[in-house]
This record gives sequence, structure tokens and C-alpha cells, in this order.
Amino acid sequence: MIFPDKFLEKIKEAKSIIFFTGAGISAESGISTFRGKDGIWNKLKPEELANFDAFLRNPDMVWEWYQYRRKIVNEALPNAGHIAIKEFEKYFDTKVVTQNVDNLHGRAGSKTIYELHGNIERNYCINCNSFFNLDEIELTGEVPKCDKCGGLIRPDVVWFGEMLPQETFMNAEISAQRCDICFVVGTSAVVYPAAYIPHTAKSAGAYLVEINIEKTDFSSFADLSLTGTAGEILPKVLEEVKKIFI
Ligand code: BV8
Ligand code: ZN
Repeated sequence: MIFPDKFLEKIKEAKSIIFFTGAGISAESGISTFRGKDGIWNKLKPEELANFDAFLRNPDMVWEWYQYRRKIVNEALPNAGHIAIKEFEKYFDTKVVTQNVDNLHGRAGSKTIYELHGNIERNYCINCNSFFNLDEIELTGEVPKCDKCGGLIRPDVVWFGEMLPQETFMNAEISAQRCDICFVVGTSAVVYPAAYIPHTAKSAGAYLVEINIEKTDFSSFADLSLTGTAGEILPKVLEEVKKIFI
């Protein structure tokens, strides 16, 4: 893959890099995206499942949907894209700002990860906010109840209409304002306020590189659009970095 000189110049000068990632980076790990061809939202409507009212109306069904997704996440492994991002830490101040809840960046070993939409492996009681790991919960197929107060236990993900974790989002914004290059990887960039992050980076002067298998609403903002899968392109970018920094 030949990269434009301008991009190679930016890599040479860069100190700080952020990777803004979405469901597309986990597609090659076998986790389906939300809005792509095999997207899960195509079959199910987010308003029916990923929101608090749906959970109160039908807690067992929403809990079951997350159990189904957790099973897929547990069987998944970080792919070459996640691993390449981890390797960038050897050459730059590298931060991951992810919309994904699958913890694959964490399992790939990335050190600084801002999970804007939470993490499917964590759960908490909607009544007393006690946190529970899955192995602390008695899984009966129905929505589990808190052993401290009997409240319903929900996944620690941000549903539609819910605020993002304040401190995490603030740290993500600060890293976007300070970065020299912002890679936008595997996201349709339609979910807000998360999708403001690459725009924040751009207005602060960062060089924006989109990595996606197709054009998105975001492509017109990118300084460079690399078309292909994250698992194929990110290792190639890393190869160029290694040539520059040997
Ligand atoms: C909020 C967690 C208000 C749960 C998710 C403006 C400002 C603020 C809010 C809004 C706004 N406009 C609209 C809103 C409301 C809403 C919103 O953005 N709606 C959209 C749909 C229009 N936002 C909210 O509700 C947010 N909360 O605003 O609260 C508030 C404010 C103050 C006080 C109180 C309340 C909360 C949004 C969070 C929702 N939670 N998920 C769960 O996962 O179950 S959203 C869901 O979408 C996932 O988190 C996902 O990460 C995210 C974004 O999707 P993508 O990651 O981009 O995935 P997608 O499938 O769309 O795209 C995949 C891409 O990858 C494609 O482009 C594809 O081509 C590409 N691809 C595929 N394979 C590959 C690939 N690329 C590379 N390689 C491959 N192999
Ligand atoms: Zn409780």
C-alpha cells in the first residue's frame, strides 16, 4: 500500500496520536456491526433494546440480548487492527477513544482507553448502583436482581438518551484537542456526542485519517481516507512507522 508523502510527513512529526474506533474495528473479530450490511440494528431497532425504558418495560428480553452479545464478545479475540494500535504505543503517545463496549482494545493490551459507551462486561444495580461482574451474578435466564437491595441489574453501557460518562468524555475531548493525528477507524460516525471527538481533533489542527471499508458521512472531513479493513490497513500503517523510526 502506497501512502501519500503528506501522511508520511505527519507521521514523522507526530508526538501524540488518537484512534477513534467504532464497531467496524471488531468486525474481523466476528462481532457484527450496528449499521453495516450484517448490522444488528438492521434486525433489531435500537429504540426497542438499547434504551432504559425498553429495559424497564421488558428487562428479561433486554438482559437476554446482552447475554447473547456477551457470549459473542467472550468468544471473540482482538484482531490485527487492535494489536497494531497497541504497538503504536512504542512510537507515540497513543490513546484509544472507543465507542465499542466489547473490551477488545483492553484485551489487546492498549494502555489508555476511553470507553465512551461503557463496557458490556460490567453491570450495576439500577437502585443502589452496586457494581457486579458476571461471575458474581446468578444467571437464570431472567434479569438478575441485586443481592443488596433486590434492584434490577443492568449492563454498564450507555443507552440512547443517556449521558456519556462525564470524566471519560472530558478526557477524550482533551486528548482530541492535543493530538497531532486522529485515526477514525470503523465507524459510521453518526452517534453523538461521541462523533464530536474527531471534529474536535480537526478543529484543534489534527490531521484526520479515516479507515473504513466504505465512504461515510465523515469522509468529507478526513484529510485522508484509506479504504479497506482495519485488520489489513492498520498493520500496513504500523510497517511505515517502523521504517521511519528504525
Ligand atoms: C445522549 C451502547 C442525551 C449500547 C450505543 C446530538 C447530540 C447529542 C445526542 C444526539 C444528537 N443527535 C442525536 C442524539 C441522540 C443519540 C444519537 O446520536 N442518535 C443517533 C443514532 C442519531 N445519542 C444518544 O442518545 C447519546 N446520549 O445524547 O444523551 C443527554 C444529554 C444530556 C443529559 C441526558 C441525556 C448516547 C448514544 C450512545 C448509544 N449507545 N451503544 C450497546 O452497544 O448496546 S450506540 C452504538 O452506536 C454503539 O456504541 C456503536 O459503537 C455506536 C456507533 O456505531 P459505530 O461504532 O459507528 O458502528 P456502525 O455499525 O454504525 O458502523 C460501523 C462502520 O464500520 C461502518 O462505517 C462500516 O463501513 C465500517 N466497517 C465494517 N467493517 C469494517 C469497517 N471498517 C473497517 N474495517 C472493517 N473490517
Ligand atoms: Zn442494589
